[in-house]
Amino acid sequence: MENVLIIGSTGQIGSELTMKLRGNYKGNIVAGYIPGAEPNYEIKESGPCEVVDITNAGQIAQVVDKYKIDTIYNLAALLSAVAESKPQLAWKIGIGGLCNVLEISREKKCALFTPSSIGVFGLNTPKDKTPQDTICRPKTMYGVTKVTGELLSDYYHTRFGVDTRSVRFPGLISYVTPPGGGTTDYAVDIYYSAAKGEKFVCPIAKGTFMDMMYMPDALRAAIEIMEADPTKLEHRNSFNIASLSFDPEIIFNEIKRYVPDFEMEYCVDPLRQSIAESWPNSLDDTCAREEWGWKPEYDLDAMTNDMLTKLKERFA
Ligand code: AKB
Repeated sequence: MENVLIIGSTGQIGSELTMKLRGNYKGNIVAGYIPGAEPNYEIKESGPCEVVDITNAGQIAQVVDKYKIDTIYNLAALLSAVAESKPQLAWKIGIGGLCNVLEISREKKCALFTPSSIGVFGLNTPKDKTPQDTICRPKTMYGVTKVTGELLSDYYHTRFGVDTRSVRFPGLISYVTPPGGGTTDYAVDIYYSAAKGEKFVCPIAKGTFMDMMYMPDALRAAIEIMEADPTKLEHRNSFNIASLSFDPEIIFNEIKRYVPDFEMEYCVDPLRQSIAESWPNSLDDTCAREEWGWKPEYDLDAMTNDMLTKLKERFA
């Protein structure tokens, strides 16, 4: 990995991944963004930035040529809840966009990372310790695009030898850029409320478990999978990775250890709740551990401590 293009560099993952790659690698780390979602000062000042719309193949190809890109991070997507209100746009970005980057990667010999999600699973998937290779019959448009993306990415690898790789991200928790329109967003919002001294209104019901991960672990996963020895990879698109699994009560009680007067009430959002109930409680990530050495570093306590410290500093 030398010259890298991040498509969707101003989103929740992209904004932090861009800075981490710029810290780790010497080549051109190009932040691709769309008008209306401009990069922040830090991203703008620390390296090249280019308008790259995932739905515009010509624009992507030009930037790949200009910077001699060898690796593409394709982070453009609508998250699960918002994709339900705009299913056609979710398909256009998720699959139309993916077809563009797959073809460009084939023509220009780029490696390609496209994140998948716990959203690939559905109601008939085993809920606990969900295996790597199992039933993927999602009920959401987000899940449909992610399963299709996994299949297309594996097809381009076996048929054309494109170096496609991916992980199934759980809900990602970060104090830097908030997510927008996801089902797991509550696990970020709860920290913002606690740090601001506000009561939290939880849209997900008590007892609903989902996989979650702190952003530093997620960024390491996105980089380590692309650095992994290809001869060791039996799977590619896409690896289960796991770190934390909790329900709203567990995270609330954890935060209360640091903010004793923190309060929470429930006002369940039917859409997000039905999506959450169709997803697993916890994934089995044995294949990722065995094939490329995946291992999370943050537990719930370490994440909570870091999140609250950073957010309180910001709001002070
Ligand atoms: C979402 O909630 O839509 C995402 C995801 C788990 O893929 N955070």
